[in-house]
Formats: sequence, C-alpha cells, structure tokens
Amino acid sequence: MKKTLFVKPPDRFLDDEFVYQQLGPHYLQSYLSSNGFDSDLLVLYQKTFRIVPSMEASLGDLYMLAVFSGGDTYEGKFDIRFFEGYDIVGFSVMTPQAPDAYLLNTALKREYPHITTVIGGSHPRYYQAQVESLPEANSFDFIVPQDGWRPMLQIVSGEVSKGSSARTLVDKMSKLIDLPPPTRPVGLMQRYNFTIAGLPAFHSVTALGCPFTCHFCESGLERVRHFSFEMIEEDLATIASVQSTVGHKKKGIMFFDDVGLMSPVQVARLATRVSRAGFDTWRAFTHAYLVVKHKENLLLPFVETGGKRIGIGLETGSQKSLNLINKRNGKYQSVKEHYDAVVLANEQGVAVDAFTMIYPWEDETDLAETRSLIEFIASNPVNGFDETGRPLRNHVDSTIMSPYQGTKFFDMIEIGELPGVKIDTKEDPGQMYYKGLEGGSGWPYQETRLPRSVYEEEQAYRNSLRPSYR
Ligand code: B12
Ligand code: SF4
Repeated sequence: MKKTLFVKPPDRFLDDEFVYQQLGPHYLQSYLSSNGFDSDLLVLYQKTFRIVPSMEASLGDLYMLAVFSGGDTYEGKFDIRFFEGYDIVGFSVMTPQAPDAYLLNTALKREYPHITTVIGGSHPRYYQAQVESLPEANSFDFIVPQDGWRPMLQIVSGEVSKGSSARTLVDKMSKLIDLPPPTRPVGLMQRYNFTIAGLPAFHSVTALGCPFTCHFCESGLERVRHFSFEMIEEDLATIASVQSTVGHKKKGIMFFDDVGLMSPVQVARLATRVSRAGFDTWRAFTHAYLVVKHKENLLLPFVETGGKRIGIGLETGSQKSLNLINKRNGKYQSVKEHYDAVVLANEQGVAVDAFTMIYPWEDETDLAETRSLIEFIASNPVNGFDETGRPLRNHVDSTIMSPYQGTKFFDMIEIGELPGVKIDTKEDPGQMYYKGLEGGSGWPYQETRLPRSVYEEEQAYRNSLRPSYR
C-alpha cells in the first residue's frame, strides 16, 4: 500500500497556530480510511510567529507535529528526511499558506522525486490558474481545485498516476451524503485551545457553501451542500468523546459554517443535536436581518440549550459600504438592523462576536460611521454571565478587506469599478489575509482612498475596544 501523508502548511501570520483544526485533510483521511487506505497527518508551525513576507521564507524555522494513523505523534524541528518514506504527499492549502506549500513542494521534488505531490483546498480552488502555471520545478503533480474525496482516492488507489506535467482533477459531488465525519485525533486535538463563554470548545461545519453573496467573499458563489444529519451527529459524538478524553469537564461546540442560525425551526433542530451530544454551550453564525426578522424566536432554542455567543458579520456602519457589499442577494439591508440585532441578542443573554471590516474605498465619514457602530457594540450590556460567572461581553473584530480572486470585489477592482482602489494582482499570496498577528491584516493594495496608515490606526483603535475575555 502506498504511504500517504497530508500536510497542513503553517499559518505564520496568525498569533497562535493552535486555535482551530484545519478540517479539510481530516475529512479526506476518514474517507480514505473507510475505503481501506491509512494516512498520516503533518502540521507545520512556527514557534515564534511573524508575517510571511514572501516566497523567501525558510522552512528551516518550522516545527513539525506528526499524527500517525495509529494515533501516535511525533514532534520536532522541521527535517526534510521525515518525508523520505512517503509515496504521496497531499497539501491542504488556504491562500496565505501558499508560499510555504510552494516552498516545501519544490524541496520535495528536488530531494525525493519518487513522491507524488498533490495540492487541494481553497487556494487551488480560487487561484487555480496561478497554481497551474507554476514553473516545472515548483509544480504539483496533481491539482485538486474542488472536492478532494474522490480525486484523493483515485490517487491513493493508483487509479491515476503522475505524468510529466501537472494534472488537474476536478470533482464536485452534488450531495454530501455517505461521507464519514472528519478524523479528530486526540494527539492533535489536545493542542487546540479555544473557548466559548469560558468553556473549552472544538469546531465543526454542517454544510459547505453559502446562500448569500457578499462581494468580498468567494463562498457567496458556492451552492449550499449539507452534510447528512447522521454524519453530523456522529461527528458531534466524537468531538464530545475527545473532549472527555483530553479532560474537558464541560464542553463547547462551535459551528463554523455559513448556515448556522437561519430560522427558528432549523435552530431548534440543531439545538436538539447539540444538547443530545452533551455540549454545555455552543456558538454559531447568523445574520442581523434574521435576528431582527424572527426576534426572540430565532435564538430561543439556542439559549435554552446553553448558547451564549453568536457570530454576525456586521461588516460596517457605513450605509454606502453596506450597499456595495450586497449582503442580501440584492435586497436592501440597513445599518440600523445591525444595531437592532445586537440589542435583541444582548437582551436575550447572548453576546455578539461582531465581524467588521475596513474597505479600501472608505473615506473619513465611512470610518466614523463604523467606529460609532463598534463603540456601541463594545459598550452595550449583555444580559447574562458566562460559565465562569463573568458578565458576558460583546466582542469586536476589525479587519481590512482582502479581495481574494474569485470575489466580486476582486473583479470590480480589476476593471476599475471601485475608483481609487488598485491591487497588486501578482501580490505574494502570503499577504492575503484578513486577520493575523496582533489583529493586523495583510496589505495587497497599490492604491486606496485613504493612506494605509489611516486605515491601520483605525483598525488598531477598533480592536482596542475588545474585551479581555470572551
Ligand atoms: C472553518 C474555517 C476557518 C477556521 C478553520 C480553518 C480551516 N481551514 O478549517 C479558521 C477560523 C481557523 C479559519 C481561518 C482562516 N480562514 Co477560513 N474558513 C473556514 C470555512 C468556513 C470552513 C473550512 C472547512 O472546514 N471546510 C470544510 C472542508 C471539507 O472543506 P475544504 O477545507 O475546502 O476541503 C475540501 C477541498 O478543498 C479539498 N481539500 C482540502 N484539502 C485538501 C488536500 C488535498 C491533498 C486534496 C486532494 C484536497 C483537499 O477536499 C476537501 C473536501 O472536498 C471556509 C469556508 C468553507 N466553507 O470551506 C473558510 C475559508 C477556507 N477561510 C478562508 C480564509 C480567508 C481564512 C483566513 C485566511 C482568514 C484570516 N485570518 O485572514 C484564515 C486562514 C488561517 C488558516 N489556515 O486556518 C477562505 C479561504 C480563501 C482562500 N482563497 O484560501 C474561506 C474559503 C472562506 C472565504 N470564503 O473567504 N477558517
Ligand atoms: S461572508 Fe457573506 S457570502 Fe461569505 S460566507 Fe458569510 S454570508 Fe456567505
């Protein structure tokens, strides 16, 4: 049997590598395993974090955490010899991880030409042309821009083998049924450190894609595909059991998908599953207009099953920017609903994690309007306490919009539809991130409405309003 390794490249730009599991390879591992193929996983990380400046980053300053299929782990300094015994190395890559993935792939091709290398994840999905045009010395043997389950099985089972040039394998399942839940290896899970309302928590997703169309986001173009209820229940049971194994006496679960709390009926269904699996608290995303539309009915089942925090993309306090974002598929959304949603949730004892952005076309008025919104959110009292007895507090997050390829804003900027904004389309992908070191963002712009320093000062002020716990 061929030896297969999945690699999660480092997130050098993040404050902390071990906050959430990167789930993509874990879904593939369990799928391969259910088809009779074992695989190992390697998490690369940097101990002291710094922003990746360019492709000149060095692999020598990385550490490796390997989790073998039997459950054993190995940790040590990066050593290329670790890869020698593998036949297939599959990289799971998000755009800001691309420089390290490219570097490691080049090193593997040079040192161990017997290895078949594969790249999958959201980077090849949205930057497919860039990945396909990598020079021969850096190119991957297989590029998997969409679903990875069946292409990876084809590669591992030998149904397809590498040729002299890169080959792209495209597959998109119409339904996500008959798939096993992702692997949750204890040796890795115990490293993650994330809390919801004072309780340790892990995360999952119930669906891929999104029914909305925000112009800064690629997911807006992806049809919603739900995982089966059986699979989600199995996953929740596994997560709860891993939490018990690693000593979490009380447990939290975070749903990271974009169809979190959508309607009272759907919230009630999810709430039943959460409480049946034994979680004490949970967190999920919703939308301001849904909170306003359904009032207390939306969050009631959430609150009754221990829910204490919700995430909402409140994006901006500027009506001009909100109109441009197109948050509701062409329907009008008002900034007032952002304020109202926070009040409604807080009255029900639910704290809001508010995600906001600075946009490169914004002038002083736009900045001031969002500043007012954020000051309001940060100071509005929440009618409840967390699991450790502390008053719940709203949280604010301020990022600078990074227009990834595949977003409407990227296209609009390219054709000059956003006056005063230019991006460097050849920008190092390592600069493409919203939120990183000390709450800062990458800077892919050549030209913006106001100077970079103004936006960054504003961002720092907004982030200074965050509470010390959440
Ligand atoms: C949960 C989540 C997070 C979590 C967990 C990280 C994770 N990757 O799991 C956190 C909060 C940490 C996070 C952080 C970031 N995220 Co995020 N995240 C998501 C989200 C909502 C779900 C990810 C997920 O679990 N998907 C489920 C799995 C099954 O999908 P998948 O990973 O794509 O894997 C499938 C295929 O891509 C493929 N595949 C994946 N790996 C491999 C490997 C091989 C070898 C093969 C063959 C195939 C393959 O097979 C899988 C099954 O089909 C996605 C949106 C989405 N719906 O995917 C955004 C998303 C991936 N995130 C995004 C971004 C921008 C970020 C950040 C850069 C934000 C920031 N801080 O600036 C950081 C990056 C840090 C990092 N590396 O984690 C973008 C990525 C865009 C891009 N061009 O890469 C997405 C697409 C959201 C968006 N629309 O903007 N994220
Ligand atoms: S940002 Fe908008 S389009 Fe993207 S996942 Fe969230 S709601 Fe959907």
